[in-house]
Amino acid sequence: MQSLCGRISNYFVTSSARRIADRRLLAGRSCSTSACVPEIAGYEGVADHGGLHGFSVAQTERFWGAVARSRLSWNSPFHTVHDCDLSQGKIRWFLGGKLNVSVNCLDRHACAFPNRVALIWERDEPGSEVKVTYRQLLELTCRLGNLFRRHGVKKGDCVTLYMPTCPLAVASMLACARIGAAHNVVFAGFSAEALADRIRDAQSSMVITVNQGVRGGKVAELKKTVDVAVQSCPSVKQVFVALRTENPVGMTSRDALLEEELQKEDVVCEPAAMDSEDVLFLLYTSGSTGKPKGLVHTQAGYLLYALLTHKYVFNYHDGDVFGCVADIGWITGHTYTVYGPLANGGTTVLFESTPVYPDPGRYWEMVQRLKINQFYGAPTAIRLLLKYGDQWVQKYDRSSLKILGSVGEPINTEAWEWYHRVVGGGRCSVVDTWWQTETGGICIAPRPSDPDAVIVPGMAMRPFFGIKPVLMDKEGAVLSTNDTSGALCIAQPWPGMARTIHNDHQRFTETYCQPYRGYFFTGDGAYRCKEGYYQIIGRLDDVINVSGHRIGTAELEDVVNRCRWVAESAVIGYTHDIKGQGVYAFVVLKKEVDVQEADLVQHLKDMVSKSIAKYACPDFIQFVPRLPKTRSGKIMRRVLRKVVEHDVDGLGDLSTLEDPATVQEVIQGHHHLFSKTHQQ
Ligand code: 7RM
Repeated sequence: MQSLCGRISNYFVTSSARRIADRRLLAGRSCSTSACVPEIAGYEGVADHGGLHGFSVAQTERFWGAVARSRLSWNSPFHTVHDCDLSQGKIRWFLGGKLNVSVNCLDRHACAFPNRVALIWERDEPGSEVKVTYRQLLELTCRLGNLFRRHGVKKGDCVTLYMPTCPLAVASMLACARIGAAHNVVFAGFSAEALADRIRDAQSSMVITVNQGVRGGKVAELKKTVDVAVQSCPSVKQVFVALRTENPVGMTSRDALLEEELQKEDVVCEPAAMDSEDVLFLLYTSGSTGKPKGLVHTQAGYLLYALLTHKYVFNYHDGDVFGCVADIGWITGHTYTVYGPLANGGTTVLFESTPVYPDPGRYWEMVQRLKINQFYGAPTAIRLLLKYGDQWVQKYDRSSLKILGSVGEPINTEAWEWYHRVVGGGRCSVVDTWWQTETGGICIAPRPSDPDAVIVPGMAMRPFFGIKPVLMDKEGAVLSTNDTSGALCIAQPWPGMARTIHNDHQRFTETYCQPYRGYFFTGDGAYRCKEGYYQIIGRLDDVINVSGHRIGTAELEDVVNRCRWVAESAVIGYTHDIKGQGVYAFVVLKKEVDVQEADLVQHLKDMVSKSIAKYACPDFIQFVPRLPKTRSGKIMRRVLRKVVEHDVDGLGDLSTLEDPATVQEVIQGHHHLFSKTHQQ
């Protein structure tokens, strides 16, 4: 290990020397809260959150420049803090700077405290956790980096991962970063078709997977899914298979066993010096068309934003155990399971299981066993667990908990209160964090800098440093008063934001930069209360949020319309007790259909599972003779939504409808479907 430290000292010494120098410069400056940002403490008016935040948005260059210099380790310093033009979709941070993300997440910590635990892999089987120290994670990452390189992966290539949340997945992400390749993690719940779409779009030559996944006691055939997917992906030359279970799996000449190959590799791997704006990863997410978008995040800005938000939103301190239970297949897993905690030299939990396996006490038994200090989860899981009762929580010692985070969808007051009162025993702050795949990290959260600030239940509240939220009215004018709601935009670029959509920059600018020219449009609606705090209302576009997972209605309609018996369809989201939203499909059949309705319903659900994922399956499929449309032929989803929400009085203006009789047809069909479902 000594030699390893020797070889990385170039990276480490320069940055630590700079840090010490920074501290010396800052000595004597007081800081009113324990979590303030020392780099800028002492400047006029930056004693409290308002001051810090005001400084960060008014003096963007000074703020981000100081923070980037002191918190990241650079191979060569940047000469320009930012060069952005939101109206053109041009976003560049820390120009001229060179660094390596894996060095920032591993080497500097492995050198300072090699035996500190970096990862705690909470495997599906409770009580069988595996700890990985910084030294071990660095070694594993280096072996992987060498292996990828030996198989021809070069700077600028993209490696697709189709794996459960586990140390090998994290190390593979970091190995890509080490050699300058981009990673493309595909959630292991996606179908072969969805996986193939993403591999093809990313043009990956290599896929990493496991023989079988294990989640909630059930086995998932991940390698077999990859086999099917790569049949339609000519770019793939190599598939590496790690063994998660002992069951054998069919191998072809294209495949190799990952662990076996790793034994041959050296534990030292020269990190590539990357430009700040080189691609770090692609991550696909649903939008309002049928085609998912491969959002592109780059190196320095993303990492810095992950690091800083993780530190301040969760008040993370050295020695804390951070438990984000999101899967690494989603952005939350990227930013708050992997990059944020590791950049901070933290200990992060990799949760492989489900909230109810083997019973609804799983989270809290884990909190007790691993002594988790910050727990970060989704409202859908909280709502589910709340229904099982308090005893599943109270059975376990949760005294280690300090902060409880919520992400992915609005958290209703009942769930918030339960999280706070029962899970946190009234002692822990609940932070409702709003952000998106596009934003890279948390943008609005209750306590971005002040651990003592007041928190209003169910509100994301305060913008993070560098974030300037604005609300827009329908005409695209900025709403400047409080106690008002509108389309949520962000007025100026920040380092963590996505840079483009892979292979489709025009779609990027059209989706995010054109709707409100010069502003970043989030697609969400929000309310700003009298006191100026933000509350997120939900999507304004045709995106449904099922258990915190985005799915576009157009994507679902594309699949349903592929069925030979379907003439057309309209898919909408409806309020679901536990999932937040569920999927409801209205389907118009062709004239000659010789199948039973029940069989057709099953067939359509199977099609969605096969083409997208199980979570996207419609809960209800209602066959209708025709859809309510405007005279210009647009489906009036608003009408469908009102019918499903049983708000017939709120149908609103129906004057643009081509034929008002369609509404009655839909209402009747809906009642019929409902009474049938309730009889079952
Ligand atoms: C992190 C993540 C993003 C969409 C976003 C919102 C919704 C996320 C909250 C929320 C209300 C929250 N990324 N959303 N967090 N809505 N309150 N705290 O979820 O790209 O998968 O989804 O999720 O609609 O636009 S995501």
